[in-house]
Amino acid sequence: LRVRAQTTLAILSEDGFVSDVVGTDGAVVLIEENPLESDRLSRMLRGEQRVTTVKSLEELAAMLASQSQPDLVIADLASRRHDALRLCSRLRSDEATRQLPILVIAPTDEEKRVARALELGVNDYLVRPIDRNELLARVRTQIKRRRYSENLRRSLQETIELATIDPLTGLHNRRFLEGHLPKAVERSAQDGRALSLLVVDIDHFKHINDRFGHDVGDEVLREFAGRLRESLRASDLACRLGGEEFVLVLPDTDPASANVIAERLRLLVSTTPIAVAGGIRLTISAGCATLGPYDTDATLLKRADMAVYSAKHNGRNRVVT
Ligand code: GH3
Ligand code: MG
Ligand code: MG
Ligand code: MG
Repeated sequence: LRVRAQTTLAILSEDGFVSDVVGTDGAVVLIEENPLESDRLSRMLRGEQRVTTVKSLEELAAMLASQSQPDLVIADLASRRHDALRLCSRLRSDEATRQLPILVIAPTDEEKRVARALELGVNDYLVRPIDRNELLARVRTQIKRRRYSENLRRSLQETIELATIDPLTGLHNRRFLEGHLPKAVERSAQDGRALSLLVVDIDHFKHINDRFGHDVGDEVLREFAGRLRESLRASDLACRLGGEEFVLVLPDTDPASANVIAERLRLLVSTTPIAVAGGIRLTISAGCATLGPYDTDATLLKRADMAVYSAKHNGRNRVVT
């Protein structure tokens, strides 16, 4: 019993779902213009996979554009109406379908075309006459691999997200900014467009923690992050650098506009209390810097930082440009 349980667990952890164990219930698209042939193949797969039949490359393209991707494409190398080799190279050259598994069905004595198909990135092939068990086994294998790599891709994406998002506020974190800012600087410099940076630091935040407790402090940071998010355009980026310090990256924003945005934020925060613990009034100090011809991401950030420092030094609750 223990051996069986372990085996099941191993299979589960590989694929994630019980139904994946044998690679069944996949969405299979069959490109076959001959109705007798497509009927025969569909019947072989039915009960194990969900089969959709299309008659041409165009029909497949329309389907790929309008629906979620299938798990597998099966194409007939012998078809006269569509060129399966052209189909393969087209699917492989498009970023969206590069990973889509393809299985081709080859007539006997077509080794050259099979070799060409494999070169183009086809995942597997079957030679006529088709044996049902072999077909089912090869299809299942492709679907299993597809799900495995999809799960891998998904968990990789989750990992990246976890590493670049601040869990308290949901804003991007310093690590994300470090990847984003050099690219934003390069893009703006290349296109000759303005780029401004705003560093915002909450004034005397330590007092809020001291007076209301750390949990309330956390809630204030969350609410403040929400206000930042609401005041931004879609192209802007808000990051939490750490503690009670934030950065806004503002493309197409000259010094005067950056100043207006910072002043608006400063006024909003100082006049509308944050709705935590019966209302907490905050003030912020902000520093603006705009990309100059000799700036790098580091010097830009440094100047905005120095501006905040100067805002603190000159009495807080102010914007320095
Ligand atoms: P200043 O006006 O000079 O910026 O004063 P300040 O008190 O805001 O700045 P200081 O750097 O002296 O202290 C920042 C405080 O922020 C200290 C730290 O305990 C608090 N803090 C940092 N991260 C968090 C957090 O995630 N949650 C809470 N509740 N407090 C935090
Ligand atoms: Mg400080
Ligand atoms: Mg502070
Ligand atoms: Mg600080």
